Amino acid sequence: MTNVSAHGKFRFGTRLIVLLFGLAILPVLAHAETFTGLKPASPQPDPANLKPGLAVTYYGVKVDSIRELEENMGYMDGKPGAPIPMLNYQVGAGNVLTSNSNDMVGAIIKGFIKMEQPGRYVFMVHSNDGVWVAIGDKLIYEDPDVHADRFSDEIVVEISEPGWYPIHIKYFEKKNTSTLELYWEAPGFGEMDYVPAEVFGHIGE
Ligand SMILES: [Ca+2]
Repeated sequence: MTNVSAHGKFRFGTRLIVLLFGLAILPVLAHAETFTGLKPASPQPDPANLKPGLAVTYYGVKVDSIRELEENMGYMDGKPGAPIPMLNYQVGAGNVLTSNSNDMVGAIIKGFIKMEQPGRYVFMVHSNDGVWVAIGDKLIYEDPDVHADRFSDEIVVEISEPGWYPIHIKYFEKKNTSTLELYWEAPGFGEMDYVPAEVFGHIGE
């Protein structure tokens, strides 16, 4: 009897360990989602026509979500702003991106990002307030509501075709502090760092 009891106890303990291990690994698997199927710009932009940085259109709106920003865009005209050289803005209460306002700003940011080698790119987004990011016509991240500075998880992107990819970001800052940063770990670029200005471009006048 003693042996049977000990055996049963052992099996229960083993099952518990397997269950706990399973629960512990689930979030790891969730983090490992890899985005594929991003579409390079077609046709590829002629480098002779590309200006540095990303184009931006500003909207003077007080909104609580990206969806509300989109609703506002349906009946108001935005104003083009100075191009955004790179996404490295953590400006506290200062002006939002390249706008002249420190609050109530919506921004639609468009251009191209050069991923010049095939392979694995890991992005991270740091935002305050809401943000929506698509690369190669694929939504890779959104954190669409009002929030304090907050990092995304690692966003893994795999591409097989090197070149320029369209990048499209919707962003808003409601009040107080604002942040919009884009980091990557990319083939040939070493450790996680800001996506450098040299890989951004837009078609400008
Ligand atoms: Ca804010």
